[in-house]
Amino acid sequence: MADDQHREQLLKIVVCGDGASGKTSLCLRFANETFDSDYHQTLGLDFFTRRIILPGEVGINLQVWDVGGQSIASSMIDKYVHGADGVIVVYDITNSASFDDVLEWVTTLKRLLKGEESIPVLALVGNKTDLDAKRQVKLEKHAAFAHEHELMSFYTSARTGDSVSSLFKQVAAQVMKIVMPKAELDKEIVPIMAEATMAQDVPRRGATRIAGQNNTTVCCIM
Ligand SMILES: Nc1nc2c(ncn2[C@@H]2O[C@H](COP(=O)(O)OP(=O)(O)O)[C@@H](O)[C@H]2O)c(=O)[nH]1
Ligand SMILES: [Mg+2]
Repeated sequence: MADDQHREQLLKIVVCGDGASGKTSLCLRFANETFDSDYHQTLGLDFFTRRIILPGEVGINLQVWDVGGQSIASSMIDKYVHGADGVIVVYDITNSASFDDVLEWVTTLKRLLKGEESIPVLALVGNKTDLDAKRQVKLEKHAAFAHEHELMSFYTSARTGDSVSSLFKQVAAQVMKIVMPKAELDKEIVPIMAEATMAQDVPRRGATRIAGQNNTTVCCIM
């Protein structure tokens, strides 16, 4: 028991990127297994936690900070990323402008993180893969950008849940320098569904405890 407690880690993961790219949806999918097709702009910061287990029975409490899209221009962004173990930059594959802004996000992040004691793991996420028919950002562009800026690279759909927990687990594993076996990643592949969730499943913003999910909390800091 004492040994288990000793091994439990708290990691801070910051999710940023343009407004409407799907940051909040990824957090809600990861923390609560829910999806809301309506758009509610995140003002300030939302905050989620979920406990995950990595290979080797390593328990991790992931504290996920969902940064409002407007925050790149905010004086708070340096405080949000301070002490982060991982930073995820999200864009919408159906919106090339959101990919163009990834450069600004990554440049800003690298400048802010220069003074940090340890540089967090950085990840690039192309979200909304369920809308592949409307894709505007080529796979090659994404791959080249991730390679050039030394970012981990992912594709997700918050709507179907595809690769969402795999994203957070792989970022956490990279922070912890734990190798994720392929079998572990394959578990995360979720078949595409027409309707992912019902509206009443979606928690309202604000300090909320989700019934029946003891390992998850959601709160909002304005
Ligand atoms: N089809 C589809 N829609 C998504 C996905 N992720 C988010 N959305 C929708 O995109 C809009 C913006 O999502 P949101 O998470 O609020 O974006 P944020 O501003 O980056 O936090 C909402 O209408 C979501 O329902 C996805 O993976 N697929
Ligand atoms: Mg949001």
